[in-house]
Amino acid sequence: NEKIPNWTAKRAFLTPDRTAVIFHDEKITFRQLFQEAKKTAEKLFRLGCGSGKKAAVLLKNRPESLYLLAALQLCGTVTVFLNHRLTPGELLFQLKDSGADLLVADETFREKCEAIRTELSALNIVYLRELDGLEGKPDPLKEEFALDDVCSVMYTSGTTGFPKGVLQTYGNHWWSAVGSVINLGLDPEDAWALAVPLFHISGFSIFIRSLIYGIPVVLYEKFEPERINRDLREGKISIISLVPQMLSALIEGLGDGTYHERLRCVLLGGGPAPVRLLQICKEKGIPVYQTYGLTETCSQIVTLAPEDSLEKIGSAGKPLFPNQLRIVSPDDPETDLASKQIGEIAVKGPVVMKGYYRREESNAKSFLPGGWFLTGDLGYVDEEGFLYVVDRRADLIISGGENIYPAEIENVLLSHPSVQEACVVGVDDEKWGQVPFAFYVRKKGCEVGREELEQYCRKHLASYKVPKGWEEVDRLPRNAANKLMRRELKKLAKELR
Ligand code: S0N
Ligand code: AMP
Ligand code: MG
Ligand code: MG
Ligand code: MG
Repeated sequence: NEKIPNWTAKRAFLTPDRTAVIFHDEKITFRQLFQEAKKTAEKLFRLGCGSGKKAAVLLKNRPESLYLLAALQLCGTVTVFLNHRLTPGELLFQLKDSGADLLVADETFREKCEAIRTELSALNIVYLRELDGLEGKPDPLKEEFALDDVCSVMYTSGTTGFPKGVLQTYGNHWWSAVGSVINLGLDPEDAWALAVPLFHISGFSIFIRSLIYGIPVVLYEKFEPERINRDLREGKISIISLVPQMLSALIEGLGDGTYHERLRCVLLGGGPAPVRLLQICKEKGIPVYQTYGLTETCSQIVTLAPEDSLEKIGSAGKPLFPNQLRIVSPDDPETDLASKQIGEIAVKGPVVMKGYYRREESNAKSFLPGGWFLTGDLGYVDEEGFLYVVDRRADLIISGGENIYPAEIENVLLSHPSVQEACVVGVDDEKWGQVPFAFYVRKKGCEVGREELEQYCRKHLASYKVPKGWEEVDRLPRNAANKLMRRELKKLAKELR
């Protein structure tokens, strides 16, 4: 279990005066970042943080959140990232499953947190602002990271509808940052825009790269297309990570204009990109690099290279230097497929997670001998080894970069007293890429309409998961083996929309 120096401390030692964070008109140096993180770490020690502890976080994209994340690493405490769009019920599941010792939250989420407190009174919940008033406890800071130790946990939903905690190690993050920079290169003048959520690996990985590379994060509290477009036009940003929905919105707001030449990379991932969008960017001279990555691979594992970004439109590229890729037969994962043949994407490398937290069955199913991770996504490689992702993992719906599994929604619908059966499928959507569409069968003698079901879903599910289309049916189509024919319903949903 090899060790490397604490990133925040090392960076503050190497280049203390470089800018670490740009937030509106505020500039924070790496020295300040380290000092703030150290102060915060001492408050966290007072709250019982230390090695072997886990702290869940419910944060906004703000500088204080970055101090906290660096502070947790200085305490040797594992960070459990929570998606703030989730409902208290959804968050409770992840808090219990992860066994978090503490929840640190932005006060914006007070209502959610107080609902959680009622249900889980044993959990210590503190608001970021309350940390200011605490007296610090100067325990020794974690000066080294062991590469095999878990740094962070991020939840990803699955086919059963119950999210799984992805164990991301310090080594995973380190190799992810290294693989990225071998491909994209590093300019001392780089500045990476962080407009995706910090609680996703798309966002957190930008902070880690900033520490390792010594470049600033240009931080956005939320997705503000006008502000981001202005900064892109004025040359404040050299790299930006986006999901396709965000890029579309930016391009729409850009009109006939174009971006500053300082922008050298739009890293586009999180879901399939419409070829039309890629074409438009090519015509406008916007340097889009498609990437394929998962929470389980700590962000990018396959990314287009600078020289291919225009020629290989639609491809996610080749596996980054530390990583490998295979296309295997979905029926027999030990068998490799030839180029141009569509199969399951399997990946290997030091960026692949340690495993799902306490999910032996999923771990056994997801890993092949030799450490190959089965992504569940379908794709093919061309003769030169460029990956084309053709379909997402089983049933997964990706709406604006947020993952939704039909089972999560179906479980909620089935818990409604008037619903006999339910089936949710993804349908294409101009704005979000895909959105959920629900079919349901009423229980005999029960009355229930779509408004009531929609309300019910809103109560139990993050709003991006609430179906955007509804259809009541007499029965769900099943084959002779009584298996639900999702494909039929997918077709029907498409016609109904
Ligand atoms: C697209 C975003 C920005 C939309 O959010 P916005 O505009 O801020 O909405 P709000 O004002 O908060 O809410 C308005 C209403 O819209 C609903 N809503 C919000 N988001 C969605 C959504 N995604 N789908 C459907 N509806 C949505 C709200 O609920 C609200 O509705 P009402 O009024 O009914 O309550 C936002 O969704 C966003 O930030 N998306 C991106 C998330 C993301 O980053 N996903 C990537 C996850 N995957 C990974 O991290 C692995 C890949 C990866 O690492 C990567 C990805 C991209 C680029 C690079 C990398 C890399 O490898 O480095
Ligand atoms: P997440 O669970 O949020 O990490 O999402 C990872 C999933 O996003 C992958 O398993 C894919 O289904 C999808 N995805 C990521 N990148 C791409 C891409 N370039 N093209 C198509 N789908 C992608
Ligand atoms: Mg996932
Ligand atoms: Mg918003
Ligand atoms: Mg996701």
